[in-house]
Amino acid sequence: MLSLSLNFLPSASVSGDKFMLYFTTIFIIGTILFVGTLGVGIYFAFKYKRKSDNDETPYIPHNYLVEFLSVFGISVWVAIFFIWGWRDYKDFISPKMDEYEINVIGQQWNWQIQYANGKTFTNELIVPVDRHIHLAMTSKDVLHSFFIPEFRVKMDTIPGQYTSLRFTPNKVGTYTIYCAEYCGTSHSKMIGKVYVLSQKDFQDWLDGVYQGELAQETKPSNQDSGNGMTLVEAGEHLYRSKTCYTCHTTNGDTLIGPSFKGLFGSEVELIGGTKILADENYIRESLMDPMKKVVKGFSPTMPTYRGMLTDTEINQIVAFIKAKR
Ligand code: HEC
Ligand SMILES: [Cu+2]
Repeated sequence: MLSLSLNFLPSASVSGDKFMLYFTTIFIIGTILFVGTLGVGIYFAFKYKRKSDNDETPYIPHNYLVEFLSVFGISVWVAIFFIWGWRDYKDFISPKMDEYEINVIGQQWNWQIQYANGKTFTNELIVPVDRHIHLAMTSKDVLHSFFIPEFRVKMDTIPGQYTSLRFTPNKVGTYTIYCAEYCGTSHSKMIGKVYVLSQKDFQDWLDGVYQGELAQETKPSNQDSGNGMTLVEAGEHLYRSKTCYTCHTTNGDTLIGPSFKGLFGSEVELIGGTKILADENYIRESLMDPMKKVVKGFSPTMPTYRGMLTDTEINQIVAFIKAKR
């Protein structure tokens, strides 16, 4: 009965299950403590009620044992839940081996979902069951927040910056995406669907031969900006058309700028000696604010691409540089 009422919204991901175990445990212990404390209080109120007008309150000194046990007990209980919560949280947010990566762009008022094969969907996220999913997310305009209640995950999308959301769906089915950050007039309509398919169905879907129930429902949006190219291919195209190639190679040779070979995920040493991990946000910043973090041994001659690349194009360039890892 209790577990039923606590699980009115069934969880459909590994983190969701862990979160529900955590929440239910705290809820049950909290309920026991609440009823217990209140019960003792009510019982004492009757037991020690003044019997007559000259009934004097007894003098009760403090009790070291009770004080010690209550302070110690509470500290232990807080520490246990802190460590438990911290470990689960760290596990939820940390990168996993062979996670499947999908790009998300929030905009007023829908979600653009981009796959490595270049296909873009509006408000439709299709993922395989039992695989680690990594959403590399950003926003075109204002703050949005990508929220899937059934997975118990939520993360802001921020203009000019990447944020990550990670989860492992563990039940095939259809779930809902909400925007959880008020973002303008049609905020409440910024709703999408997550379709969790079996791994085989998902592969069929990627290959374009999927015939299941969802075949009718999900269709590539006409905003498909990849022109049939994968993200990496589109990124390579930009590498040429935006003339990155005049200063950067992909084979390890140094021209005016450092090579992209092995860049992604490596530690880059900057002028001044600080080291920084070359992740999605670093590459985005290198394009928008090239002067901000200058690589050691190079002069700050890279032009800014602010306003010259869309979020989709930045995703494509990041995918391209990632592929040269
Ligand atoms: C005029 C030459 C020039 C062009 C064109 C240019 N860059 Fe650069 N880029 C540089 C130089 C020089 C650096 C190193 C100094 C710095 O960090 O600003 C650099 C640094 C970078 C870095 C950081 C590299 C590292 O090893 O940490 C990235 C990423 C990058 N550029 C991407 C691009 C992309 C993508 C394009 C095309 C859209 C591009 N650049 C176009 C000259 C250029
Ligand atoms: Cu929104």
